[in-house]
Amino acid sequence: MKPELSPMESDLQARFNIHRATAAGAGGIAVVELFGDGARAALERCFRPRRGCLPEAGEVRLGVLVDAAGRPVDEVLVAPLRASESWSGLPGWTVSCHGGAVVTEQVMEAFVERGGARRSTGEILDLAESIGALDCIRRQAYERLIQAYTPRAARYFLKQHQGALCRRLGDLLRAVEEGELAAAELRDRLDEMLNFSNEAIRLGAPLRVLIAGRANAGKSTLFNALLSCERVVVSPLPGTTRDLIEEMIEIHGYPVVLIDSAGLREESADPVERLGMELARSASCDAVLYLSDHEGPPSPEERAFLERFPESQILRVRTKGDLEPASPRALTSGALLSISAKSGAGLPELREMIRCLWLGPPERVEIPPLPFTEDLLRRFERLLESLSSGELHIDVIRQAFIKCFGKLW
Ligand SMILES: Nc1nc2c(ncn2[C@@H]2O[C@H](COP(=O)(O)OP(=O)(O)O)[C@@H](O)[C@H]2O)c(=O)[nH]1
Ligand SMILES: [Mg+2]
Repeated sequence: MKPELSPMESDLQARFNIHRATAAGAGGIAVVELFGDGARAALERCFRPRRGCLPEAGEVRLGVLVDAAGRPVDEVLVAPLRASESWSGLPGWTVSCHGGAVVTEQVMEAFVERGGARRSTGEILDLAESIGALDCIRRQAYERLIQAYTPRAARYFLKQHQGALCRRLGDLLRAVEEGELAAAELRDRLDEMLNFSNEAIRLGAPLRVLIAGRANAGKSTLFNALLSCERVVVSPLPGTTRDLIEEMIEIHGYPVVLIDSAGLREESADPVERLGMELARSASCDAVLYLSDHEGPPSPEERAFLERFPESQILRVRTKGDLEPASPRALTSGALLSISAKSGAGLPELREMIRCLWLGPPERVEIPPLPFTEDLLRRFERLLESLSSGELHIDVIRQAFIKCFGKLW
């Protein structure tokens, strides 16, 4: 029996869908895609091929697109899109037009006049997933791929879009079916994938690192040094930085968002600086680089700030190492590393420590197929939960896979 369609799904299937595949704005060409029943009829009415009729699979046709009043809108290339060759797994049509913003808009409008509905990329993915053209893993890989921040991430998500993680799950299931893997071993393998998932998740979800510490500790200087540019103002006056300032850097192919913040100090007469400290205290981040340019215990403000975070999320760093070498006491009192943002000493070690603590293997080491989003992590957890009892019949295992991922591979 076919499951009931949600209102969103039935709307997506009721009309044909118009999707701008290329980004908004001016470009050499733009590509508009059409999916669903009614797209062929619409093309038959508004596309006038130079010769012949609509192209067959594997063909491309040049012609003129006209609006409902019969006025030419643009000269376009039309080609059918096979499901097996389509990024979404949906069959459809591609219409390549001249890439001006106005022209593309008019091309899309010509299809709206013929009964189509404009859809975002997310809506096309919803449609593809709801009719089983794309599974949840490949869908999420696609979403990560088009917004990949680094080449390493793009390579990884392309592999997942091509089915690497799906194949790994399929292989595990077949090994159980063929008696090569016991249910307990299957659980171990899945558990291991779960345990290493952070390294795959961090390729697509940038680690947010807050640079914090007392006023004048050297936060903004370090921020600029890691960015390799003079992005923020540095000065010997305490209270220079007031806002939270974010920029993205790359560490071994992982995207990392650095956040510079106002220094923490006991009393400040400046209300704007006090607001800045409030922002620093409430900043959303995954990890903290806690900078200090002196020895000695943290102030009550610093202690209260640090108590918000588990120790595993804090890396204490001694700054201005060029002025006086950090004494062994400073390093044993919590700071693991001494740096000089001015001379660059210790910065490679700092990047390496960030990678080891919170990211994953270095770029030369390939990351295997793992759950690579928070959503997939939850699905793996649910799968493991439903496989938690002793010996399991293969049918139960299959059912658990279907329940968590919507399909078997
Ligand atoms: N010698 C030396 N001075 C530094 C270093 N880092 C920062 N400073 C100086 O310390 C002062 C405060 O730096 P800043 O980055 O604005 O500190 P923030 O208030 O923590 O952002 C400035 O005069 C910087 O030039 C360093 O590594 N070595
Ligand atoms: Mg600053």
